[in-house]
Amino acid sequence: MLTLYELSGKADLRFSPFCWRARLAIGHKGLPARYVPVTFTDKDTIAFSGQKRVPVLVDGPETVADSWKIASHLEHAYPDRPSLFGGDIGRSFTRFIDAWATQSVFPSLVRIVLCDVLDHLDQSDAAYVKTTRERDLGTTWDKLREERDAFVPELRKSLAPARSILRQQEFLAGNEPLYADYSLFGLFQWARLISNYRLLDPMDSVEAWRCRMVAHTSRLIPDPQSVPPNI
Ligand SMILES: N[C@@H](CCC(=O)N[C@@H](CS)C(=O)NCC(=O)O)C(=O)O
Repeated sequence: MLTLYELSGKADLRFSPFCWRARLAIGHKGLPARYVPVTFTDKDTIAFSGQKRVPVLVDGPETVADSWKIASHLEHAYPDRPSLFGGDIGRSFTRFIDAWATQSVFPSLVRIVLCDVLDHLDQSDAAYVKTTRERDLGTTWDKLREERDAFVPELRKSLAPARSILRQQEFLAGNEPLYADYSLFGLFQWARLISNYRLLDPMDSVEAWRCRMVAHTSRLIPDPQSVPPNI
């Protein structure tokens, strides 16, 4: 039995983009897991991992922090289960997609939806997130909210590589989703769980993919905790 320590908000909402990547990787492998909630300010629960961020996976004697390392660990440790990458070459390309999603897509997504996250946190976590994110982003919460619309064109532009591929195939990995899809979708799952903001044009091929991924996710992880709102 695996244990995944993952971020939890008010009403135990599991919204973290990186934890969703790990959740989907575990679901794809079809492995039984225990999902342990950790709040932003509860660093004691994951102190054993020697760092302060989630997701953290415990698999027998192994402790793995970081969503990419977790996916790599699962692929290596469970080669007889469905592959996350489709081989070594696939792993390299997936790593590129993972870096692109995190470095080129996530920053504008953050500017659009992060301002809604405080509604999903208890008081101490909300204060912590507001202070640390205002510091990291070099802005104030009011400005984040005021300026959010201006980041929509940037977000949509950053998705151009996915848009063209998804006009030709159902998923980034081809006919079925693999970790490349989970990596990008984790970010959209975060966005939809914390915000009602409409990010994409309904006719966008990325939006059609996002809807397919929502359906795929609810089949993969039937846990009622992860049943998301209707957007
Ligand atoms: N590179 C890491 C990023 C993990 C990360 O930043 N996790 C956030 C939650 S989404 C976190 O634990 N934040 C704790 C904090 O801000 O103190 C991964 O891919 O897992």
